[in-house]
Amino acid sequence: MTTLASSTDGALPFPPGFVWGAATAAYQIEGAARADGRGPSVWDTFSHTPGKVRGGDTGDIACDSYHRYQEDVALMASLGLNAYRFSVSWPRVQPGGRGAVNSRGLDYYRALLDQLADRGIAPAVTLYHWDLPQELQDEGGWAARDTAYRFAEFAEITGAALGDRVARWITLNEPQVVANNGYRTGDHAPGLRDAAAAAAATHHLLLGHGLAVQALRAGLPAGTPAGVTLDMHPVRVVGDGRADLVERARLITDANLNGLFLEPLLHGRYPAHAEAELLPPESLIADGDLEAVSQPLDFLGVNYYSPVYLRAGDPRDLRANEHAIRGGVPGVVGYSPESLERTPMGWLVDPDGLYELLVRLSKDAPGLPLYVTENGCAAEDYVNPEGAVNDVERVRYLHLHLDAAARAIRDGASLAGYFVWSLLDNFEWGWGYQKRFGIVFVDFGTQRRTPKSSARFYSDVIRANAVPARGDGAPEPAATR
Ligand code: GCO
Repeated sequence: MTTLASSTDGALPFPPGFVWGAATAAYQIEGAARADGRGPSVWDTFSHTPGKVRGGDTGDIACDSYHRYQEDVALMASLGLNAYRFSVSWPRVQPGGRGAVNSRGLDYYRALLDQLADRGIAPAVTLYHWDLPQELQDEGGWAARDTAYRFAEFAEITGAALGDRVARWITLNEPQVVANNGYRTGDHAPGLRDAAAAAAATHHLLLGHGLAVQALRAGLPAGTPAGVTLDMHPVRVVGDGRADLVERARLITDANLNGLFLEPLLHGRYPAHAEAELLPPESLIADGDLEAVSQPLDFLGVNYYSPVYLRAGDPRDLRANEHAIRGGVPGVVGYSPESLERTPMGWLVDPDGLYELLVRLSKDAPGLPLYVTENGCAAEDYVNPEGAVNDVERVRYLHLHLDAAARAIRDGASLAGYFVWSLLDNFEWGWGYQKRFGIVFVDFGTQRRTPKSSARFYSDVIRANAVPARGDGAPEPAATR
């Protein structure tokens, strides 16, 4: 693995005031699952269900950040972060998902905000990062319209309690993953395999976002930024087989993966090309819903990890590096180009995809500030005999993607900030603790934190507000060639 040259000459600058952060999520780092009145979430139920999470791992302890937040904030300050994205655990604030508020739960977040304020680190709060109170799931969860109203109530409560100390509010994290993995494929909580429930969840998540934005704006100081975070995947076509067919598949896949949530949010409509099974039935869409969903955003959060490639092929007879695609089009398959690096999770390393996404979104939504609210990679990290974690693969991944982000800004993208996923190694959902995404290594047996080489690299970029020249002779991103 070649490491990239790092030099000041040829460094690409970021604009003054650029937001530099790290991201986490409540269930993935807090632990203290039953402390101080916290109620169960669907992820408590799911992770405690045998066979659902690798090795039977749960979020019961995780990084114990509920008790170690002062140490974690000090770590952020030592790295020079000026922002921190974390999520509020809904069942810590409302144990049953409705009604009575658990003040001790709010006290934890107030204390965390105190620490961040003392260090001059701007909080970006995600209201929903997948930990739905179990009692609401018992009544249908996101497949039930009422959950959207319960979410708005939670937003109102949390906004009122924390509002004037939060720099930016994110209503939902990756609703596409919630609907698809939680309700359609079942590999995430609540573990359903019900296409109709998934389509209903799609609409009710979006409705919940809209109602929550209304609740936040009703109670927060005017102008407090509110937005949403979507996982997005540029869809690329390769090869020269059946170009018309593959292009049609590209439109459908782009609608399924990106447009299904982006179009309602930006334009108040569901995408025409999306696979019918993914779309909510008209009967679920009440008058006024899409107006609530599409009220103006103050920013859009983008989680980027890798793109999707398509080519002509036979889904019934997949060849090496081929896989089926959601909403499959006959004669088209998903494809992972052999030429691209992969992370240990098999995710493609393709920084041009980030460049392309940011430039495209800035054209689709002119003037809408964008934040990369997650970008990072799993790596096979370990503490070496000298006590260091030299995660050269992650340094390379971050270098390539920060380079792509800087080039996108240079070419007109409205990127206002970047949050690396993640501050800490943490509970990686179905993978448990096996997959490490942190720039800080966590020994889960002792809870010892060890900043990795990537933490130092990221800290250097923040302090310079510039990314070193790649120095690997790689060509410019595709869109500017
Ligand atoms: C996501 C979630 C994070 C994940 C991260 C790595 O994007 O899936 O927001 O919670 O841990 O992306 O998979």
